[in-house]
Amino acid sequence: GPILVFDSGVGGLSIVQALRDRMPDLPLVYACDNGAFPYGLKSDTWLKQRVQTVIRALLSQVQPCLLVLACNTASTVALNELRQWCNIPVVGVVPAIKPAALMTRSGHIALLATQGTISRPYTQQLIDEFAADCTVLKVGSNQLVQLAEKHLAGDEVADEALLDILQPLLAEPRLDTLVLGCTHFPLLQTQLARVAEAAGAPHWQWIDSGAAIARRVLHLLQDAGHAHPCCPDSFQRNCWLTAPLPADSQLPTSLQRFGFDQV
Ligand code: DGN
Repeated sequence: GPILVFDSGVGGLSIVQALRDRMPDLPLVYACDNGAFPYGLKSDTWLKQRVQTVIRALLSQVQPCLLVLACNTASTVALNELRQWCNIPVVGVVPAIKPAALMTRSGHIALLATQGTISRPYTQQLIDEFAADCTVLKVGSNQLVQLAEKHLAGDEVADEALLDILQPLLAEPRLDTLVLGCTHFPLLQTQLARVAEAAGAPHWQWIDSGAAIARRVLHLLQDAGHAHPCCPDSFQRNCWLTAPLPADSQLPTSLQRFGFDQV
């Protein structure tokens, strides 16, 4: 079966892009939980249940060989349980705290993620384990998720809106490394970096989890091998599912071009 990449919305497409960069021919199915989007403000208990329900349905529909949970908000709450019952390998996407701690020179890092990811014990464990020597400024923004969705739908995102979101980071002059801890955010990285640069922070290093996830998936596939993609053409209410992505597809600029079907 194909690789199943899942997120609440279009954010996981940043992970799809990283996978494609490394493995252009990989059979992929992208699914997002349009019905419950956004995940960022949902309670832990609710999210665990929801992810379980949706992933169970997707597994029987898509029959993937591997699942990428391309959502930090869901991974930081549901990953451990998911791995207990799921009978295929699960690659979770969590904030890239470890590489950031290795790259920073000033020792001042920022984590930009959803409110949910920011407040999770899982995220604090990552910080304690890998960035104990660093000062980590945690900034939660659910608005940035909405703006990334808007961007991918083809709408313009105002620089001022991004500047507002970056304001608490710009207020910390020692900051040199920024972790994009939500899969939606790399979709706006070019514009974010331009806004940050204009506001006096041209030196920030921007880090996301995409490349590391692609490495991990490649590693897992090298052992397993994988067969032909299936071609699901419908899915349960509340979910969007793409047809298997053609090998040459680039990150889309609009959902229409991407060929989503709502059922
Ligand atoms: N893309 C999700 C993440 O990486 O956390 C969050 C999207 C959302 O539902 N808020």
